[in-house]
Amino acid sequence: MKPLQTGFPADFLWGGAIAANQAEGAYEADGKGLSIADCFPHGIKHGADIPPKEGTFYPSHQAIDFYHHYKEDLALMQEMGFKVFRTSINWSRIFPNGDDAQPNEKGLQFYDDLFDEMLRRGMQPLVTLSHYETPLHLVEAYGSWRSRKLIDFFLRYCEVVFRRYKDKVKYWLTFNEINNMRRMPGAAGGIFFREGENHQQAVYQASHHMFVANSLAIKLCHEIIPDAKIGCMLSLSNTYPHTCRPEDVFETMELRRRSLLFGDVMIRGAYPAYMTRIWDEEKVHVEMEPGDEEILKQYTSDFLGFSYYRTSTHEYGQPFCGDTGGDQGTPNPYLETTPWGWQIDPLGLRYTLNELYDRWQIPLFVVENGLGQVDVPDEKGEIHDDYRTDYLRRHLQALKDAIRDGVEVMGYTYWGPIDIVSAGTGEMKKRYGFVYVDRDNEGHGTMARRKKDSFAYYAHVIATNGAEL
Ligand code: BGP
Repeated sequence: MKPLQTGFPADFLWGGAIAANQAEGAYEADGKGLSIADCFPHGIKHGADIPPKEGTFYPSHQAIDFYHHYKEDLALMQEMGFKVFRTSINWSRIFPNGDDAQPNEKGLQFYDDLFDEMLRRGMQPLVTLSHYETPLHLVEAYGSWRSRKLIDFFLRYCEVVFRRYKDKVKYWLTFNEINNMRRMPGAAGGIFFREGENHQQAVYQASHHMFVANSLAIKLCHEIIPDAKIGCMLSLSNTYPHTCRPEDVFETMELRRRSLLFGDVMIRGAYPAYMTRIWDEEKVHVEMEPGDEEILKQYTSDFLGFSYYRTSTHEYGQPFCGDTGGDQGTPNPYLETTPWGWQIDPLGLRYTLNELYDRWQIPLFVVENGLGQVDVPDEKGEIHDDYRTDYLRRHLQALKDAIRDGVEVMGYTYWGPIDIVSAGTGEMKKRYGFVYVDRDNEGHGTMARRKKDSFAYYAHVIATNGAEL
């Protein structure tokens, strides 16, 4: 029997998470090419300009200029005692067009310097290989992941960065929230639907290529960095049936399966039995090559990284849709709601951790959890974000309870430990950080960084390894 785990493991990886495109800015610096993340003027929820338009403001182009501020920002993260820092390598810094024969040395050097700074400050890098940052040229020239050619382009990129950073990076994630291929395929995989195209056919064919790429990246990673751990990453905020009506209950299971199937393939190593019926109903025929299913079976993820923000409820007949926070249907009358309509449900995190561990029995890593709120400095410039401290305390208590339930959790990286650009809406106004950045939705501000009250709270949690929440 597993012994009772009453607290956080001694080696628990406390930290925070960002994404290159939401923080770095410098969108054309040092040879970087355009990525699809550079094409959203108002975030993923509101269409992309392919290619970006002259004279339009794109939040990712400058973001919070982490590219030039990372030493100052990592010093603040070190002050909180971070053991791990999650960010992504922006693929188009390394291969500006995605299909280049040779990598961009200046892009490689930036991440060398960044990872050195993290290690110097006691943080393990946790690196996402593709965080909604598919090179734009791959979208325009190949239709992105519709084409099987992207497997080789992605593996060329993986091999270069695995070899370059093998002594610095021991924790990797492949595709950020790959199950968002269903909700937001443009951001998740560069799939922008064509006139008359069967959307589900495009989504599942592209996802199949990504599954094969995921497995072959795992193979490469284990060969090049034997002591590394490489995981898959899903958006898994949860959804409850809106009522006990059997139709609500059954269709909520169907909705949840549209996300869990991605984990089934990448963790169990095979498409789940219910996939055949879904593809039959949606007139999908996925082209596979001989050997594909053996590759999926042989190379599966070492751990599951996932995002959890909120829960929602589903009523029979509602469309299967959502946003960067997860599936979204009918509001839950028992939960409070943020200005962006996200409902706060700490017990839902405990529920989700148990659901996922029951299904897959592999180590879990909460790589995104956080509260996006409107933070207003007072007359002294201080930010009293007690609501964020409360959100964090309640979710960490739920996480601690799940560990006591027997769930194996590797770490927790709070999403947006410093204010960054919202993926869904492109706003700076939706602030997550323990550190405030003086920059508004229109790009005005000094970029000055300032601690919020919640900064000291999280630092204390880490200092006590979660003993005092
Ligand atoms: C997830 C993304 C992150 C982050 C988060 C919060 O989908 O992995 O990039 O953005 O959502 O969403 P938002 O930024 O829209 O508040």
